[in-house]
Amino acid sequence: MTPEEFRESARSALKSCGVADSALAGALTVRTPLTGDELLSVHEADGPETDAAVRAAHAAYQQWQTVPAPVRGALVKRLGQLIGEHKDELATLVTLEAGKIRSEALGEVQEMIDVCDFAVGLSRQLYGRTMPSERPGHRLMETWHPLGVVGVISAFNFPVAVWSWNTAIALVCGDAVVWKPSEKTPLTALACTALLDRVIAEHGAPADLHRLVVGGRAVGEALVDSALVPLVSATGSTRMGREVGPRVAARFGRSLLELGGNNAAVVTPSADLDLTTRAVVFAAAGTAGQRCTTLRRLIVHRSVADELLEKLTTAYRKLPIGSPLESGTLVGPLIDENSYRAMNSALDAARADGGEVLVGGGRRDVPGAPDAYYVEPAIVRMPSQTEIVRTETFAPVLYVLGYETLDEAIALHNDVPQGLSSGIFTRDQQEAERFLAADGADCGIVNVNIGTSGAEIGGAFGGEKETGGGRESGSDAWRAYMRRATNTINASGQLLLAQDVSFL
Ligand code: UN1
Repeated sequence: MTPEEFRESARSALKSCGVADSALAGALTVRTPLTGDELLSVHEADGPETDAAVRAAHAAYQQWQTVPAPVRGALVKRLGQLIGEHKDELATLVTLEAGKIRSEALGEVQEMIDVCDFAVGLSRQLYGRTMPSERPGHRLMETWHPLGVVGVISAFNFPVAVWSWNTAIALVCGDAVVWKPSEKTPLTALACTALLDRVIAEHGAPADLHRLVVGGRAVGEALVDSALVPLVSATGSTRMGREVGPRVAARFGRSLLELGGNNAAVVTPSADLDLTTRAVVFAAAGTAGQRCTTLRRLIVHRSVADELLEKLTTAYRKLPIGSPLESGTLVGPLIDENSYRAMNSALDAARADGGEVLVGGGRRDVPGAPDAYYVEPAIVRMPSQTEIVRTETFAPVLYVLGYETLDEAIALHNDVPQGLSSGIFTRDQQEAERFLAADGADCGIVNVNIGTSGAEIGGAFGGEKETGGGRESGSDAWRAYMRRATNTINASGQLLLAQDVSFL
């Protein structure tokens, strides 16, 4: 495809989602990682514009909070349908902007549909508890109420799914949303916004219930500092979270942080090595290593290390790397030159620590794309878990460490600052249970015989330690988007004080 054909493809996908041509002009240039060429440009917002969007969204929330939750769910149901109807175009935009292969781009859009379904179900299940009161004729219960405007800050690597995790849940919870997408992926954001705007209009909901603000630091800071944003849900680097968390806390706001991962899998002697190989290749090389759940460390029992590494390096050598538009490609480009540099310096650091690059690590020239950064996913055998192994590099580098005892493997596994996702490959139930136990893997996601990436909707998503502690999308993650009121209701006709206190 020529740059003009890319632009045309993006334009027509945007148009079919309802994005007006007038939105495709402005100071922010969007590039496609497929070739590095300019795609389109969009308007870049500043702080005051963000403040205005927050005020408008707050006014919308004040109306929306009184709409019954199942009615709010009906809106999200329609959103899910509309996303389904535009699955192709949305996936095209995800590919053009984030560089995902078709199957993964479609998968990301499917994740949006799934979370909408989940949120619709939730809209009739925002349960509060009732508790027995110690006083006769009294009732004790809790009620969950909408919270306000949720500020959503999302990253380039899941440009639409992470937005939907937050937005579908926030909307059924009665909140409004102001979204700051990654500056690298504003087109997918425009498309999702146009679809949601259409649903909002169809349902007669307040127009400012969802506002998109594309921009850089100033936009993020406005969300982080606004007293009208009780919850900031931010996905990105630990460095970003270190700034966002304390700043939001300083004004007693809440933050929901989804930060870096340094995900590991333990491979025990009883593992099915063919299954393990397939799982590892997807988790480590898929999405060109640019998921927060990407497998970055493999902790292998020494007795099976050579055999497994033989299978893995063979599979890696055959990986089809190239344009995600070519059918059959499994590894697309890195997002930009910075990612490529980060990968190179990680490999240099690993070599300096005594690491041996078993496969990959080079840049791959793709015809017609001299300004793009396609790389060969790398596997590096490390003598020990050095500082670079303990650091998240957002690129396809898999470090391999050996172990003798499961205790040693779990200790290595947990000895990193991050705590997002983990897995064990084993056919031994005792080993699996040990890994899942309190003194096992210390992550928010702990899997057995499945890789670290590709979580499905339904479970709470998020992690511990420097991953930030937030939980999104599944299970009871909705509670973060609501406020809880505890109610004591006295129907006794007398004033009875708790704890038997006598007064007046
Ligand atoms: C992310 O990389 O920010 O579990 C999210 C997964 C996807 C979501 C990843 N469902 O890999």
